[in-house]
Amino acid sequence: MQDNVVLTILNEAKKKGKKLLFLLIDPDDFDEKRFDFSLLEQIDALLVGGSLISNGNLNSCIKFFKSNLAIPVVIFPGAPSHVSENADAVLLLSLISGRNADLLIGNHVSAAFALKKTNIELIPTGYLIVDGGKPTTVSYISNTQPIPDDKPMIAAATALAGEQLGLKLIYLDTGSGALNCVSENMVKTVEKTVVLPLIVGGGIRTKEDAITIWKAGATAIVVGNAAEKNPQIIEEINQEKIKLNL
Ligand code: 1GP
Repeated sequence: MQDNVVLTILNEAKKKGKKLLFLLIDPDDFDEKRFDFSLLEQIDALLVGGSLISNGNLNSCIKFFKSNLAIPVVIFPGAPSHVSENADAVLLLSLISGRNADLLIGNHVSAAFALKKTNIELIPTGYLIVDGGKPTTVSYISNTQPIPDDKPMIAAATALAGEQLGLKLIYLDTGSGALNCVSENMVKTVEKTVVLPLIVGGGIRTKEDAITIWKAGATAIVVGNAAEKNPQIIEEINQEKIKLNL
């Protein structure tokens, strides 16, 4: 895939007010024999990864999807080793809501030359973890404090600082399996503050959650856990998106 293809998709969608649906696959839980391929027709991109991958399946999982998919396959990394030349792009996450130097820059230094050897698109992403009602793997593993869910201005100031530093994308996340998704108010406040496209994920379980977050200003939403438990939810969300012409 050429440079900036995925970022261009996001920027164009933002410009036109179109909404994107991303599915997150956790390589630890992925079983190609049980996977429902009809899901892939309903989404705009596939994210593969997570903050803790224990079985080393990231590359084989990405290869599998690339041979079956026309839409972009994007790495959602949790560690410097989460690099695969078989993906189309990687979200180069800098965890700007936290003050863990490794996740702000240290891991990027470790991965820099390995990334340079690949041809994949790098998307510098300001990653913000927001309190979603319970500790999640990402909040535990990152050893950072999530932004309180009732403090939208902290999220907005953080996202703005990321934009001013030259990051290209903002990802607001309550973490996989969170009880709550990012609040409508927080998404609206961040969207009004930055010009960058906004990805929002964590705890999105219903089509109502999805529509609320899209309408609040997210360019793309990410659904992971809910689709693992009930793959039908992806079609429901997509149908609602089509119905509302989003
Ligand atoms: C997590 O945003 C993603 O980083 C998706 O979260 O698994 O809760 O949908 P869920």
